[in-house]
Amino acid sequence: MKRLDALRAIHDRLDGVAVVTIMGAVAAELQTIGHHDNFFYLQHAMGLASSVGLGIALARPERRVVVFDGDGSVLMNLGGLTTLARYRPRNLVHVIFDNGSLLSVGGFPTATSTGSNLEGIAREAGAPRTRTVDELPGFVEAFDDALGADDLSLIVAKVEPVGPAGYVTDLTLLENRFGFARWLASAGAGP
Ligand SMILES: Cc1ncc(C[n+]2csc(CCOP(=O)(O)OP(=O)(O)O)c2C)c(N)n1
Repeated sequence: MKRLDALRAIHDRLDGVAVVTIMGAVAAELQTIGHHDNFFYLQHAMGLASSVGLGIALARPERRVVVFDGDGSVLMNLGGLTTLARYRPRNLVHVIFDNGSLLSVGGFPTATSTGSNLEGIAREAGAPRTRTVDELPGFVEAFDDALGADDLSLIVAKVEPVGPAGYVTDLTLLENRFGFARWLASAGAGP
């Protein structure tokens, strides 16, 4: 499965959802498919996208929150998984695109390429709903199931280590930061 295809397949489900992504390939792919003000692309701070998502989910319990993470990022802050499980926001879906690689900085292999199991780590951290999927229909089904569930959900999506040729977009960090904050502030109860 290619991450771009996975994102394309569920892009229309993100309407009204607070979306937080890591930087690099996944951010560029989501913007290519179509940027909206409810998407925030966290720059630099690897491993903290789920922490930003957790804060939003706790502050805005009426709103769904989706985090698009990467295996390399999660591996840099495994404690984030224990914090998520501890606070267990019922409105948060944590998707980890696991390509076994630090793709955005040259493709160095991560520990998931040598057997570390992020779903297993999250489950043992106390995450209530965890899935690993490796093909597109399974991903879409797992994503819809998670979005419709009233509990913290984690999906590890095994994807190929491929991405766009470049990661630079014309959306600046500050523009995105203020646009997202304005959307959050103005958005009432939603999905
Ligand atoms: C704390 C920190 N260290 C290093 C970087 C540089 N960096 C940016 S993206 C990236 C790789 C991210 O890997 P992964 O989460 O697996 O996502 P992928 O690029 O494979 O989509 C790295 C190392 C960073 N942004 N922040």
